[in-house]
Amino acid sequence: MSDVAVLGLGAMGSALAAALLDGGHHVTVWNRSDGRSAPLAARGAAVAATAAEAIRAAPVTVVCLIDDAAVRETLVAVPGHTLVNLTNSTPAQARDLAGWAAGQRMAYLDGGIMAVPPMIGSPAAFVFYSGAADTLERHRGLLARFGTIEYVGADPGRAAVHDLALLTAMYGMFGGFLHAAALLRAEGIPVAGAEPLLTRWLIAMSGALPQTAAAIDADDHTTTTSAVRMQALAYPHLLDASRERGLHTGLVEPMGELLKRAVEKGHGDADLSVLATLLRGN
Ligand code: FVH
Repeated sequence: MSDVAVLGLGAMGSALAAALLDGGHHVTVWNRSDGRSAPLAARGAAVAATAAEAIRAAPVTVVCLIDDAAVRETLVAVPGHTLVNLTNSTPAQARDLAGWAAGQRMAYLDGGIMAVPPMIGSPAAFVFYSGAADTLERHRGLLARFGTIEYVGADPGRAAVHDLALLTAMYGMFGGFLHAAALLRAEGIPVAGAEPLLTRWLIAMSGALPQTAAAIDADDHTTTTSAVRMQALAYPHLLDASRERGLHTGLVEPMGELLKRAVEKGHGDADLSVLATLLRGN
């Protein structure tokens, strides 16, 4: 028997399996297609011919496939076994899979990896987990190999919600950065030269997030500094400057629309945090 099986040896699954081997664990690996297991086999991993064989080779299986459909195609029921699914999925998919596992008398943890493959096993990596706390405790030693464990509750969908919320914020940042880069380039300014200033500004603005979070939770959007009305007037300038240079504005238009709607709805004197209420449809 191995300590743990890993299903999926893509960029992330391979990094997870390598971290387990680094930790001295006995690991069985499986991948749908050939050719991915050789580096791990060279380091001592056992290679299973089928997913079922891998699952039966260990008490716990870490699953990291491309999506939920691949997971559903791959998994087989092994009563008494524990599944740790680190495949990106929606909360509904996670809850559904947890229900299937319970029906097969299998323990289930859902996870959301907040790291890219080279970060796995480093102090910068963290992973959200949700599901039964005692299941997590039983496998804490193994799972800590990947990064800091962030347990977010018994509801199996909670890890996916946290994962997707953080990815939403990340894509917002990259979307803004990419448009800023296009604008700089269109004006003949090298992006790399301006990047330290962009980074400095983003770090400074991220300092407002605790206050913004508190304002959203309390539904109190009072401000004495940067009112929505002022921002709604300034925002079109970045759209106009982009259009003058022939740039697509699809990445940045929605925020302008939301600012405009906030003013129309009488929130001109409010803090930017009020936009969250418009997203709720209030
Ligand atoms: N890589 C990253 O930066 C992110 C970081 C955060 C977490 N994500 C999620 O991790 C899941 C796996 O991502 P990945 O980076 O390992 O993705 P790939 O390198 O493309 O490998 C995909 C593996 O999935 C296998 N696979 C695909 N379809 C099927 C299927 N129908 N049945 C069985 N396995 C399947 C694929 O096998 P193969 O193509 O080599 O045969 C790879 O093992 C993902 O949810 C990210 O969102 C990564």
